[in-house]
Amino acid sequence: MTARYLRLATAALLVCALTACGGANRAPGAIGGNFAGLPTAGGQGSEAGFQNWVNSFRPRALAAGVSPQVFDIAMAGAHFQPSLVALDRRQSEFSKPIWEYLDGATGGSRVSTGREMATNYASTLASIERRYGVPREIVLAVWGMETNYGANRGSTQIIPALATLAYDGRRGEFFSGELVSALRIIQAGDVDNAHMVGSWAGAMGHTQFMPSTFLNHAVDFNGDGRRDIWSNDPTDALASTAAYLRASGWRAGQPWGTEVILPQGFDYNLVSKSVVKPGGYWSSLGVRAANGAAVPTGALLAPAGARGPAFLITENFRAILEYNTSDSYALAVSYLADRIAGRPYIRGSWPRGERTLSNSEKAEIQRLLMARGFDTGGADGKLGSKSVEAVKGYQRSRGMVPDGYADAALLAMLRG
Ligand SMILES: [Ca+2]
Repeated sequence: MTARYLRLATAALLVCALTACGGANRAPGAIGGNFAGLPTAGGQGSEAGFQNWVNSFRPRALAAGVSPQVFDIAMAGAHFQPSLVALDRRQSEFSKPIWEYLDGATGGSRVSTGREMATNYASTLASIERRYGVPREIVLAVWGMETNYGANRGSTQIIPALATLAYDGRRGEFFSGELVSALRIIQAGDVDNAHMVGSWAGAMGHTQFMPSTFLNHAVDFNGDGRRDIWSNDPTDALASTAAYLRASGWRAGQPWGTEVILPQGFDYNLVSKSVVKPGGYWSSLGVRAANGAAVPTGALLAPAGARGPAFLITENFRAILEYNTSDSYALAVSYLADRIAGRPYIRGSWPRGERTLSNSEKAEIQRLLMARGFDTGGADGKLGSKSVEAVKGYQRSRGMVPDGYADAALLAMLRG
């Protein structure tokens, strides 16, 4: 789900559990202007408060281009939904290790169904590939990850859901912007209010587009005059996914990246998304592709540190990250695509025996690092790029391999 602050289909739960479900990848609320300042519920919502919010929101939606008729009809049946607020506030304490997440996301029926779909929609996928330059297996993998090939598209009414989340206020401005976008989609005639359904946090259709992403990137590929990502026919949704990836920087004819083997004693200071180098540079340092092919231009990624596999990621991997900002998600899409296309899975071994840290332990690591002068940018229990850099800084200061990986041993060392 693009621009997903969160989402919830089966696959989504996995993603949320693993990583930064909370980190939106797109600028939130980009459409429709500034909605800050409305009287939100702040966690104490009620139906009466919700209706007041709808009334105060109306002039702002109209100012953003929504017609009074569309607004009034769409909002007539909207009610406060406390269950969605509860979902929005739910935080899981434990995350699945990346290797378990990847094995689940790229294994079993995900691959076989993906291959079936590749056959069923061969001509559509070929047309999409010609038009946008995004390989069919990548489009299929996003579809598989997002909704298990359309099986879990969600049946939540989008307008009441977005209105509830906008009113609740925790991320009110973001959801207010998405609500305006959703109303504009109805106004454009792509779908009516009753059929605008999806996941509880607003992601819609086969590949879980947020409304603002839909407005910016959805296409009418079958030529029936509507951009329809909701119907059983996935044509428009799959083409829209390819269009979005292309707009996010996908380059035709290039791989997402490749698994690489780093030489003994490799300088982990170079393993960073910000260190982008030509393939020849990496080769000169002894980096080689696990499949023996040439190393492409890109950056190195080692999600489990020096004791796990390493990957060379290209611009195309970053395009997938626009879809969902989590490295684990992007790796899952990449490897599901590879497996659908018959290419091998990850060969390197993960530190599977190790337990992974809880979110409160990660937050403790962040606090302990900050106490030692390494800036993690906060202690939210999510180890993003700033925290990884802080871990690296600490590791360097202790003469350790600076791979940025936070595990139980690192926590013990910080506590000591
Ligand atoms: Ca269409």
